[in-house]
Amino acid sequence: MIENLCVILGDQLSQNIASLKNFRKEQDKILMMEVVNEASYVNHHKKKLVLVFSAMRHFAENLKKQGYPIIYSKIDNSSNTFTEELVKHCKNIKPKKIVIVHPGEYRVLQEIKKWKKILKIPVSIIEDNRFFCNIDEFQKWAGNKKELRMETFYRMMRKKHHILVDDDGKPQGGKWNYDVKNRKRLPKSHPKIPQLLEHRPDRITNQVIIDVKKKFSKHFGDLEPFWFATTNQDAMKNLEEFIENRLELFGPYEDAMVQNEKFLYHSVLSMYLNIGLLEPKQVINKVLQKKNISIESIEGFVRQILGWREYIRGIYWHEMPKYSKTNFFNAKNHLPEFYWTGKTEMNCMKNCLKQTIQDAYAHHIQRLMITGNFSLIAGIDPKQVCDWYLSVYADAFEWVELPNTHGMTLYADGGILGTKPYAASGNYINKMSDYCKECKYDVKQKEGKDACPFNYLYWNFFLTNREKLENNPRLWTTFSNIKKMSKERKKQIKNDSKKFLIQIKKI
Ligand code: FAD
Ligand code: DLZ
Ligand code: SF4
Repeated sequence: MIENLCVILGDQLSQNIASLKNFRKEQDKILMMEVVNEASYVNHHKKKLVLVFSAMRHFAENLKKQGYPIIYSKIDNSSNTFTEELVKHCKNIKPKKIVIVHPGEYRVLQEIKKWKKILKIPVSIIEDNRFFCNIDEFQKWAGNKKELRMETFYRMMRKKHHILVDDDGKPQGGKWNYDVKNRKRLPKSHPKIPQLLEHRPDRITNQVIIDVKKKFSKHFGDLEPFWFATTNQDAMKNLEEFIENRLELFGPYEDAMVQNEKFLYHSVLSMYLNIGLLEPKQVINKVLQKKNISIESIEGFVRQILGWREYIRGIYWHEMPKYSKTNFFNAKNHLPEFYWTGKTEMNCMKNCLKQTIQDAYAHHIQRLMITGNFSLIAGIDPKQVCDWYLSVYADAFEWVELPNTHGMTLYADGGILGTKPYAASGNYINKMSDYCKECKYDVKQKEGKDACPFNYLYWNFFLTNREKLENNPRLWTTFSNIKKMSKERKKQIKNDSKKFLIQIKKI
């Protein structure tokens, strides 16, 4: 008789996962399940499906080699949901108890909470120890605070974990945050950027590619060429390559965007971190060991993982389930079809969408200030935008996608996460990228059919949402400009925006 059935989910692929800590090979068993519902509850990118299934199969094979008894359900022979598949196996092996690490998504937690009643055995949900900050600790930190700001949380984490702080608790280098130094455009004369480490699919990955082609051919994105790491060892090589070749310039060019340069100096590690092939503590330790890197880059990178990533997760569990339902601006427009096809004449959008289709990747500023900014100022329904982001990126899991999209990008939470909406006109995009020079639209023109759509949509957004935003002190300059605007100009902005929004509905 099996004592504990230890269920490991597709984003829990860490050898250190808490559910394996007290595992006894003689009397316990592991269950891993590829199931249709997880693969299709949104239109996941095909590369993301291959990543998750291949990493799961590699992880299982590795556990088997270490002598762990394991049941593995492959997608071509499995049920629709975790519950159906679990019930099937429990009938056979009759475990006394289910053990599972707290899942990453609220949706899955709700499913797991029903297992006790369905299976009539205890279900132990144990804490996910891979994060720096657990859910209860964040709740305590949030307490009755009026504002939950990332910067305050991040400083607390730096001090608590003694990361980049001196013995007296002061930040190394004298400052907590070097963000202002990290906003450079990539100069034209910049030397060649090191190439990202790509991996050739092995036997397991090739089989998964066949399975995904067979079952999910209608899903979003290009399946091949597939180049992601699918094991801890390969993901580790990507981390090492990043630290060696990219980290030094990560900080200064964090916000830059360049046509046909998909990765620049970004780490491209989120997809490995989010499924457990890499662990945040391991990544930060390795980065801190590297000598002779400027504090701007080290701090900039540490802030993303110790600050943003942990804070975003805390906000998700603090605010769910009500978080996903809010719509502060009452935005109702449909997501334009070109988000799925990439067929638009806005060159910035086309570039970001094209690389999303090809590689299931875009870096933060492309997501926030191009595709995200557009959906904000075009008044697109938050639910449709969130579903899109959850589908198209290899690193997309709701706990991290939702606060970034719904909160940071769309301000649909009314300011829980951000202090103001990240709306920007073409001027910002032109400053930070080289997209505009090859665009059909003219970034310098403010109105009329040739004007950059970001220019009038930007003002249209503030005119439409004036009542909700004009008392925000961070938007004082924006609204003082609006006060100076002539009636004719406002009318023109409204007309140009209306025409454009009608036209994109038809494409
Ligand atoms: P780098 O720029 O190299 O940053 C290093 C690491 O820091 C990342 O790997 C990531 O783990 C972490 N990180 C950086 N910024 C954030 C952030 N804002 N929130 C959480 N972690 C962060 N990230 C996801 O992991 N999954 C998502 O589904 C996701 N959806 C997003 C949706 C929108 C609209 C926006 C604006 C951002 C989203 N992000 C998401 C955050 C961020 O864009 C990605 O983490 C980052 O682009 C991943 O690329 P990278 O590994 O090269 O990151
Ligand atoms: C993303 C994903 C996909 C596509 N498929 C599976 C799967 O078949 N089996 C599985 O265990 N996990 C999968 N995942 C990851 C889960 O959706 C993930 O565990 C939840 O998002 C909970 O965080
Ligand atoms: Fe994008 Fe406007 Fe520049 Fe074209 S002109 S690339 S639409 S910002």
